[in-house]
Amino acid sequence: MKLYDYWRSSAAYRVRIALNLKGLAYTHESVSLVKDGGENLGPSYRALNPQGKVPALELGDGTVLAQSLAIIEYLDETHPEPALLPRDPVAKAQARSFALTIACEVHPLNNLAVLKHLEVSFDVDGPGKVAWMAHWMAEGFEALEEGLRRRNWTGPFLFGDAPGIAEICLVPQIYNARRWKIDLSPYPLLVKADDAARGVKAFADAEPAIQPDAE
Ligand SMILES: N[C@@H](CCC(=O)N[C@@H](CS)C(=O)NCC(=O)O)C(=O)O
Repeated sequence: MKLYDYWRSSAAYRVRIALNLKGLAYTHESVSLVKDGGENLGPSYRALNPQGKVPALELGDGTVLAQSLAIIEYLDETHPEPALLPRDPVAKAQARSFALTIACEVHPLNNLAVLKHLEVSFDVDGPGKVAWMAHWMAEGFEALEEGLRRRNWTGPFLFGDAPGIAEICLVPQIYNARRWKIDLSPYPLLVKADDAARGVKAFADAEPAIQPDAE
């Protein structure tokens, strides 16, 4: 398998974690989101993924999958152990809900394409873009923190005795928050969950700073 990846992409970071948790070997091709206005937007990458976003995963037969959660679900179905979702249907829905709060409500609003559009079409400057990101991260993080408080969560992992889809989405988003110096002090439980997951080798090996294309 070949992962089309960019070290700082939080969606690609999710897939690196999932591949590592499953113990799957893969090759890596960097698609810079910044070089030449974004290699992801050029014709050769768009030939693979018309949406022009990373990650994409090329399977052995040449099939290309896009969208991190679809890729992760594919990996979980084809390599069921260790499971990335709880078996119990209620816990499974709760873990998905946690992951989707990040993947559908927070991350898309922090995406490079959205930030560029804010700048080009609405004249939003650098600090304005950071304030925009901080707003949407705070909305999501507050809801997730409150959810953990309500179920008296103590850890170390969010759902069950091993990290799964919830941590796969949380850790890259917390990385992103730290990158933009978002105050995480109101979210001690999320920080605790992030710390616990990053202590697991599969997560540590997926960290942006140690990827081959890290600048
Ligand atoms: N929902 C997609 C999001 C993918 C995405 O937004 N990737 C970002 C990097 S984290 C990207 O390629 N951005 C490039 C751009 O916006 O031009 C997924 O989960 O894979």
